[in-house]
Amino acid sequence: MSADDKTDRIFSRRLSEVKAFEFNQSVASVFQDMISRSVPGYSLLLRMIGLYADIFVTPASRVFDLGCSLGEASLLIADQTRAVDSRIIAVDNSQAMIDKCRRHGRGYENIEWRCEDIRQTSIDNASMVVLNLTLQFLQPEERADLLRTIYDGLNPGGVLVLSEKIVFDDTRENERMTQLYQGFKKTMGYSDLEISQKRNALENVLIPDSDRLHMQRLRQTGFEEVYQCFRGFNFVSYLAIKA
Ligand code: GEK
Repeated sequence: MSADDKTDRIFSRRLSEVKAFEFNQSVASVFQDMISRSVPGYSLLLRMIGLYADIFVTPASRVFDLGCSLGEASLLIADQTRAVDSRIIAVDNSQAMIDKCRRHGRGYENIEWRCEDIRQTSIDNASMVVLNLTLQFLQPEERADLLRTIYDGLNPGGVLVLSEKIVFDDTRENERMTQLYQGFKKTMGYSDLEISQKRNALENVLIPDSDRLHMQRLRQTGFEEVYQCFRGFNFVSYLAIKA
């Protein structure tokens, strides 16, 4: 692979051992291609985040992009918000990702790129918090605590954008959505070998919850308005608003 080839071929050759998935240097270098071909509706999800920024971000408040990867959502938020003196805190615990963010995001004075574990991030004066495909990487028992920290740090009227891969309680629906999702990945150019090796690498790393559990947990956290605003096969995005 040449240094400027950004195509994801990480799982294209048969591996003697499939190791647990990590957001390391080789993943960071092809991440844009990987996520665009792996998440149905990824570019639409980003555009929706830009739209929410325009509607919800208030002057002199903060926006948190937790698990920012290459910072695509943060850059869109910075471009789309008209709220003066707002500041974006973009957090990821992968040094390789944050190094790339710092290079791409040069010139965006209102974005702070932080290499930090989101479980350690203190949240305050927030008008918007983004968890775009990140909560699923925390251990299930840690998820409610993070949502509580986010809720407490949001200002009244503030919003959490939560996008996740989900599982279905109904076995038949789960099998059907898995079949459709694998079909989607094949249309995006991934082989059966790539799909199965990646699935093995993500086992116990990306642990999806059900829609029922997400809705219940968001409501129990205290969010007064909870909406599912997007769904593509087994990917959903919620908007949760604090009154
Ligand atoms: C996007 N939001 O393009 N602390 C900080 N970062 C973490 C942690 C943690 N505990 N766990 C995982 N991450 C992005 C896409 S990707 C989704 C998000 C995916 C980070 C991890 O390093 C990775 O960059 C990101 O969360 C998840 O809009 O790859 O499916």
